[in-house]
Amino acid sequence: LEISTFEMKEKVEKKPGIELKNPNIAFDKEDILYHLALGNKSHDLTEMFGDVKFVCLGGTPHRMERFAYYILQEIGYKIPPGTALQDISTHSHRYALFKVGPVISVSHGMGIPSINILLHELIKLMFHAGVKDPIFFRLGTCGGLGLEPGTVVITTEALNGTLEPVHTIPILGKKVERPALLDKNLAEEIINLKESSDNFNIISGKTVCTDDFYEGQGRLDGAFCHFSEEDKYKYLNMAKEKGVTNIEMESLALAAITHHVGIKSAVICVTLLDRLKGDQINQTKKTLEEWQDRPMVIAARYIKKYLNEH
Ligand code: R2B
Ligand code: URA
Repeated sequence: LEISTFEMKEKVEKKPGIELKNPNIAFDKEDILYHLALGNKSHDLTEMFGDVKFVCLGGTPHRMERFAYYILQEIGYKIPPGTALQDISTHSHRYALFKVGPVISVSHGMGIPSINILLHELIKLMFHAGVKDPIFFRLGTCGGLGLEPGTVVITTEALNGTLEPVHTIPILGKKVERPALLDKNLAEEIINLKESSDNFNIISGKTVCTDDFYEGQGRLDGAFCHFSEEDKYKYLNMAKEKGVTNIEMESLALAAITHHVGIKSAVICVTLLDRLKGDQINQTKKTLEEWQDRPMVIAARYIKKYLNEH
């Protein structure tokens, strides 16, 4: 792997919480988390976020607000009657971030660039708040390969569009490659949370992560398409044979970045359609909403179990 030189400099800052691999960021120096509308001088980040253990990321502000209220109820947390949870990042107009006790619920937008920026700022937030060993979850949606729509998939390995477990980013004019590795034990623990009364399947498999929803995922229904239906199925079937179960747009960055900084993470996604049967998502809004609750139910189970045991 080609690693740029400044990445090889040793880490300098230490605190009981996570370490940053960046000598330019220090507690006593102003650091503005611009896209979260937070800063280490303008806010007491330790006071606000020092008790965080779980950072749950999902695509939309609406879904992550729903998750915040759901987890509130699940972990028996209370807010004063008549009050509402606040979007702490509301002034950024970029992401929506809620906090319920030890849980952050935050929207990441669509695609790697959006989650990438957010991850830098969330990791710095963990650093400034002195949080030790946080666990990051992506609760998302995806397209399945040969799976009953509504299936929950736990990612074992994130692959790029050429089916390699590598996240490539151009930095200072050079391509830097980072392994997109997820915590295997965490993925297994999550799979084991399946209950016989669940009305959906939970499986694990490799996840392809693309920079595009249409051509990038081999869809025939974009504004343009320069490959045949046969080409599409050749690619999807080849991916399936290599153990790919689903396709989405953020797992590669989450896996690579959290691995790079030594944070445990997992990707829990629900399939909205079977890509071996079509490209369009044609379920009702109600069904889609119900399905999107499934990764949240699984994450809440993990969080509750963890909090009971610690
Ligand atoms: C899943 O759904 C979004 C595209 O519709 C994208 O953010 C993803 O990973
Ligand atoms: N999200 C994706 O990225 N792809 C799908 O097919 C469905 C949801």
